[in-house]
Amino acid sequence: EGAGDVGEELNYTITGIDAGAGIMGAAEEALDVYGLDEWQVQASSDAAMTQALGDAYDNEEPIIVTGWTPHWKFAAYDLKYLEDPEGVFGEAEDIHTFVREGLEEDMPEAYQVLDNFQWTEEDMGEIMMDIQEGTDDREAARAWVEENEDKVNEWTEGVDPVDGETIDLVFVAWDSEIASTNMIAVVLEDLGYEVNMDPLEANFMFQAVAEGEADAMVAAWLPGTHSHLLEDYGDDMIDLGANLEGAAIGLVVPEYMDIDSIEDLQ
Ligand code: PBE
Repeated sequence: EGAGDVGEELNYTITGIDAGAGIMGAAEEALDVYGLDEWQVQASSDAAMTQALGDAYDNEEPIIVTGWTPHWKFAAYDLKYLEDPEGVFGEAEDIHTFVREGLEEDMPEAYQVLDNFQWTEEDMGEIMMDIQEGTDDREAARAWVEENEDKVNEWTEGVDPVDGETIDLVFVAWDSEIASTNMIAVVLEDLGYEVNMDPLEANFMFQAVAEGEADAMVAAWLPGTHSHLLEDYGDDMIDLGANLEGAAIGLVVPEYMDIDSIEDLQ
């Protein structure tokens, strides 16, 4: 099957996610850089994208999605990233934790845990897969915390429990961030915090932490995906460094498709 056919079969449409995601801007840029004038990136949501991917996969139909790692879809289906010789989607990314200014003084215990928090793609993948298989978000996070006591103890060692203080976490409803935010919420709850979790669009997530309306987020993809948001808000918040290394974004297709590179869409 040639690339021309793929374009026609797909109505020259890449299945995207929420318009505020960094990967949507990168996908638009890819259309530009690779001269894919006929193509468009359709905005939807992570949930709608994975639904469309699953439906196409079950019928061995072509589909191109905006995809990222860590994500459960790579465990559920045989997928590949399209090669990106122009490097539009960047190299490996890290996911950073950011907190509001003053959190260290106001909530030193939470600050310490958030500063210590670091895990792997496999760790996050376990929670994501569990949720994908039908477990409630918070229960999946709790199960992981209980099964990974050693790791969690490294983050909380020497940190004093607190008595019901409220901490506000913000996130975006991407599967990866649903997993990480629920997990850290469980850890903070176990320490004695009352945790609020607010799902927002990406730019409002950054803005909330920068303006001190929220206390923390664990969902900043750097140096590429959220660089535009870091530029706008980075000066007004505290970067606690990477909580996960080796993330990635790109255009993703099922293995059974005959294309291997974004250039094949020209
Ligand atoms: N993502 C998941 C986000 C960051 C985390 C790749 C969909 C984005 O594109 O902004």
